[in-house]
Amino acid sequence: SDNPLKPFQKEFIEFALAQGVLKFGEFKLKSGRTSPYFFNSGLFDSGLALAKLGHFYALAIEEAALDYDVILGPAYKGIPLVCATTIALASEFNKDVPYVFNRKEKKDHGEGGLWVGAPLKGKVLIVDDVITAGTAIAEVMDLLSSQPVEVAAVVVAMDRQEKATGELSAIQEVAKKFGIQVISVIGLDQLLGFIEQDDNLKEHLAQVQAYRAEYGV
Ligand code: OMP
Repeated sequence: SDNPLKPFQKEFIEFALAQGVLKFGEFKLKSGRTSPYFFNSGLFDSGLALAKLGHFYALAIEEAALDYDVILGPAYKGIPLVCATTIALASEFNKDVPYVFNRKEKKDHGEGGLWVGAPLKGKVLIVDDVITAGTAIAEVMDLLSSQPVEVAAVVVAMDRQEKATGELSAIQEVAKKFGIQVISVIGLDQLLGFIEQDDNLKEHLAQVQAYRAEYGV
């Protein structure tokens, strides 16, 4: 493959498997597709797991050398992700990056408003868990459309590298529609590379390849 598995990506897949985050079987996705694998980021469910997860997001962000002012974690799953990521950027890379998240419900008392955390301005980096057909990201872009911001990029743990509706990948759709870059800790390419090398997972290889042939890019 032209996307070899980097050491930190191999380590991340081993971590996701150990946490039960990455599973093989039969899963119905939000898009309606039936997938032979699933990535459930909600199972990074302890302090140590979140600390390790933040480390991998921070590495992916640093490697991409992005230009951004603030990181946004869309509610709900993006909230622990943005906290873990900004803590790792501070502790490992000495970068004190502001973060912000949204409320799902608008408050009508107290400080009010939809946003919590640092001011939402400048170049925003969005942190999310998984991209499949791009629906979740499109919702965030919609929330941001009325804000004085520019979206620098989207970073996800897992890019499933699937088609959206037409022939473009979910990521290409996002890039085309909103003009933004999507980076990931791992993509389906890296997962397939890992499965090929792993004796315990080899039994799933044919199904994952067949899934990619149908929905992948
Ligand atoms: P899209 O909105 O289609 O891009 O799908 C991404 C969302 O689907 C994620 O934010 C999850 O809510 C969910 N999802 C996973 O968490 N893991 C997967 O492996 C696949 C999905 C999915 O349903 O596509």
